[in-house]
Amino acid sequence: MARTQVAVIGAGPSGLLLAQLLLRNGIATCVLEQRSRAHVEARIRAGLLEQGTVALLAEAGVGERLQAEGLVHDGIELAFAGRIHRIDLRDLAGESVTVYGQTEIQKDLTDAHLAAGGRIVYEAEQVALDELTGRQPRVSYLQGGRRHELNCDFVAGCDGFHGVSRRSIPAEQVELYERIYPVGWLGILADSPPLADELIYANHTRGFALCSMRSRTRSRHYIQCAVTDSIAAWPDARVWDELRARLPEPYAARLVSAPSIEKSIAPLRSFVTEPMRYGRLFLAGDAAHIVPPTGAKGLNLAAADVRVLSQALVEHYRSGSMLKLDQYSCVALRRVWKATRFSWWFTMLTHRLSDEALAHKLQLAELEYIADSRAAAQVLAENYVGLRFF
Ligand code: FAS
Ligand code: PHB
Repeated sequence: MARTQVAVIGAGPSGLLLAQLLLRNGIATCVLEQRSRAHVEARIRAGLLEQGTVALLAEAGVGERLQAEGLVHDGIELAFAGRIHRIDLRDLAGESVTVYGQTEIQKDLTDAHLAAGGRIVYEAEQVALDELTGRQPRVSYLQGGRRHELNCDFVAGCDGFHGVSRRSIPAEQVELYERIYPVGWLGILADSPPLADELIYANHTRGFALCSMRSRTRSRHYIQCAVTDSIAAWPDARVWDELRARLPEPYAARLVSAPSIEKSIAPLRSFVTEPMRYGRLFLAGDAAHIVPPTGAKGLNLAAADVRVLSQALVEHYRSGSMLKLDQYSCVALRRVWKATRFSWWFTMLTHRLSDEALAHKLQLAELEYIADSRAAAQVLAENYVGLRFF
């Protein structure tokens, strides 16, 4: 029977960042990932990092390329009612944000972890978690047609919304909070030059649009679509036309269409699991919570969970204390709920979620207030750059 100290389920950003931080503190881990490395690294997801996430990635030893290639932004732009208003993040909240694709983070963490002697088992199927309330949890999985078993001290459930970890907790032991929004996001990645130096969030009567980027030559744009939409109904030309229709000048005229490198539709939901722990299983990242991507919080919340959990595990292995592990769920959830609120608020402010004329007028009134009031703009800015860790 193989053994490790911390079994990590999932080799996404949460699992790899946790495993890497633990390895750098002398704690043995084994990461079990159900998909192939190529599949995991091909996923196009988040793109915007809070400074706390940038700092944690540097602590994990993967800050070099991020520093060299990441795009530091001091502001974002709000487009509404034909006007454009810049939110000066650095002036209002004292911090900037960094654009660097989750795909790149995934590659950097995988390379660094393997180079440091980390153990990642890809294509580990049918992972099962047992003895979670005992002192020696057991993880088993199928690989190469054979079942393998792994004893450990703790299990980190970093396997995302559809993973096995949260589902291994008895239903009566958790409280699930969920809201599903009636819209989705259609994302397109293309070698089309970014429209502006910073991100543009557009509230339009036709629906929300977001103009983001991955480099100075590659853009990542999103348009709100029907949650029932299929990507087959959105040929590239239609995506570019709809995006152009939702942008004010000069951006509409500046938009250069290009063949999509990737195009996908993601649903929008708010989801929180309480507590984020069961016995010696600790949930982190999307396994515990999902936010609508409007506020760019998904990946950053995952990093915040990992920061707290890795410190708690290091403390345990250094002193034997369980105190910080016992506090993990409560500490993590304080940040999770604030980010869940902000993501909900920013989604309701920018998306067309009903045909009710009053709803749109109220959105415009709040956007005007943010444009006219430093206090209102500061609330947006300090949540967007990421709340301080307390
Ligand atoms: P992940 O889902 O990334 O990783 C979980 C890993 O566990 C996966 O590799 C999966 O294969 C593996 N796994 C699952 N079940 C398993 C099992 N039973 N056994 C073993 N392994 C298992 N966030 C933003 O901030 N901005 C965005 O624009 C944005 N866009 C997104 C688009 C999509 C389609 C999705 C799904 C999410 C998006 N997110 C975005 C959120 C996203 O970035 C997540 O916050 C981030 O991936 C969280 O990382 P993890 O917690 O590691 O979960
Ligand atoms: C992205 O670049 O993928 C991105 C940026 C900001 C968001 C959501 C997604 O709010």
